[in-house]
Order: sequence, then structure tokens, then C-alpha cells
Amino acid sequence: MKIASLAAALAFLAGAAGFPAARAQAAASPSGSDAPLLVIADQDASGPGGSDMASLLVLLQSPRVRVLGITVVSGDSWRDEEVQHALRLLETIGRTDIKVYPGAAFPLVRTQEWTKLNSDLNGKVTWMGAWRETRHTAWDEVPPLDEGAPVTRAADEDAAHFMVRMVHQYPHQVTIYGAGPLTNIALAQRLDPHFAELAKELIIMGGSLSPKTEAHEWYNLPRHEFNFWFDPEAADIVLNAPWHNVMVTSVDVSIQTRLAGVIKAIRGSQAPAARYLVQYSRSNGLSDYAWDELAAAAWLDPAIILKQRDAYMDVNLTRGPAYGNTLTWSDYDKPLLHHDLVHVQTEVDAGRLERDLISLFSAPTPGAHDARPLPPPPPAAAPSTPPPPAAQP
Ligand SMILES: [Ca+2]
Repeated sequence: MKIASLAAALAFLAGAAGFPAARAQAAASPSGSDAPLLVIADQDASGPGGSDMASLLVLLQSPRVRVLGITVVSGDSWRDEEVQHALRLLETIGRTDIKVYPGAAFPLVRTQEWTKLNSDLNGKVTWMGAWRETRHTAWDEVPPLDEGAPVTRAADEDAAHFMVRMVHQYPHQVTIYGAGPLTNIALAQRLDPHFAELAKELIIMGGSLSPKTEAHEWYNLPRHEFNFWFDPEAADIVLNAPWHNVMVTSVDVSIQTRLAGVIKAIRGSQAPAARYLVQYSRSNGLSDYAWDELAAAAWLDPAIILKQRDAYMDVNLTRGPAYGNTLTWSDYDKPLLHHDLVHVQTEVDAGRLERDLISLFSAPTPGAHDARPLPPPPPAAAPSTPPPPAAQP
């Protein structure tokens, strides 16, 4: 791994004004200074609204980004429903030219049944995603969507094969953005051991180090984070793959943010992205942290991040209370097993993030065509399904 590449250094130096940082990244990339930033958005695309969808909009709304495809993994919800939400989002903003690739329906090893038994023995987990007790549909059952069913269909190719194909087609140019459980990315790495080294970099929302919060999801479990927890073995595979650069948005930095101001500021915008987010806003108090939005926005504008630390990172694979917890080491105490340093964001400029998100969401969607409007909101326009307090979406 290139711990401090020239591109990253240029990006941070240039990031003091607007969005020039990522242009510096592009300038140092093989694709040239004016080339779009190529990204595959891997997401547990629950919806409508919420962090999963908003983060896709961060990428889709940037004129400097070319989203090669959206790959979907079970996590916050089940894959098949998430695929439908992603398709409907693309229809809403008029970007049905971007395909949605279904990925893993289940984690590699962890099961819902084992997890339930483990919680009875070792304590409850606040956010269970697709496994939450309030969800009663089967994994392959798609309930009616609040935003209406999409008219487009998912791609025939699966997520992992698509990702492998793209890094071979655009070697060292594709950023892998992983904002769900890392199952799809792990499968791609196992399909083709050259996958990680052929990618440009990995951006992930995952892991937790020492978040300053009294929210019960982390107060007694500071190393717990949903994406790593849901598929620990996948996270282990991905964190041990030979990436050139890994940037981690952890719980520590996400909980320094709030999205209520963003939703308030874009409420008057007629842009399809803004109208979608306002209509399905989950901004209802404690749970309006920027999770995946922060990972995406900080990739585009590294100056959002005020501090980061380098660490060796892995996931606890021991079946027990700590299964799926984040592990980190320094040079002083790291194990003999091979690990590469990752960059963990630790402090955020919340005001700059808010300004960037408002600017992106309230703008027309680049490359939009034949947008399919949302159904009108119900008379008592309230968020459709308020998430549990402080749960990580
Ligand atoms: Ca996610």
C-alpha cells in the first residue's frame, strides 16, 4: 500500500477551497486531469431516503464523478428490496443509464439464527439491519415501496463479477466505495486475487474506534460497527487485501455530524435529488448522523476531514461477545500477520460537510434524462419509517 501517495498529498494540500482536492487526485491518476473520477458504489441500499440513498446521491450529483455501477449487498435491508430502491432512485433523478448489480443476499458466515442465539447469551445489538425483529418479510420478498415500484430492471451480471470486470477494464482508475457490509467486495477479491491491486483505492464506511457518545449502540460497545459486524469474515478479507490506499469513515467521525441542517436548507429546492431526500427524510433527531454521506463527500472533498490517524485494522472473528468488533494496532503492538495501514478519519469539519451536501443535493443531476417523478407525499407527510434512535443505517 502506498501510505502517503503523491496524489493524496496533493489532494489534502489543494483541499482548502471548494473541491480542488479531488481534481488533484485526478491529475495524478493515469486517466488525466480532466477525466472523471470512476467509482463503483457498493451499498446496502435500503430506502427510501436514509444514509444509503443519500450517499448514492452524493456520488451521482457530482459532475466530476462517473458512477460505473451500483452494486447491492444485504445489510440494512435485504438485497432484493434494496435493488428495487436503488433502481427507483435512479429513475427519480433520471440516471437509468447507470445499472444496478445484485450482490450477496447473505453474509459469508454469520447467520441470523446464530446471531439471535448469541444476542440471548451475550447481549442485544441495537441495530440488526435486515435481521431486525420489526421486519417480517423473507429475504427474497419485496414489500411495496413507498416511492413506488421501479419500471427498470437490475443487470443480469452479479456485483462481484462486475467489479472484477471493471478494474480490468480501467486498471488503477476505479475507486471502490464500500458503504455496506463488505461481502461483495470480499467475493470480488476471492474471485480474482488481483482485484484490490487493480483498483485505484478503497473508501469504506465501517469500523469504530473510540466514539465519544452515550448512544447505547456504542456506549458499552465502542468497537462495534454495523457494517463490519454484519459480515466479519468479509471485512477481514477486504482489510487484508493488497489495496493501494484505504480510507475509513468510522463511527467516531460520523457521530460528529448532523444532517438536519442539510434537509432544512434544501427543502425549497426543486432539484429531484433534493425533493427525494426531503420527501423521505429521516431527519428526526438522534439518528440524523451522516454515515455513508460523509464517506462519499470526504472522498470528493478531503478538506472535510480535519484529522486522521493511520492504523492497522482488522475484525475480531472469534465467535462470542466481540465477534465482528473492530481491531486496530500501531507499529508498536501489531501482530506478525501481514496488515497494511489504513487511514482512519477522526475529526470532521461538520460545517464544510453541510455546505458541500447542500450544494450537491440542490443542484440539477448531471446527465439526467427522462426523470420519473415521485408519487405525491401522503397527506400527513411524515417520514415513512422512522429508524430506531441512534441506529447506524
Ligand atoms: Ca450503507
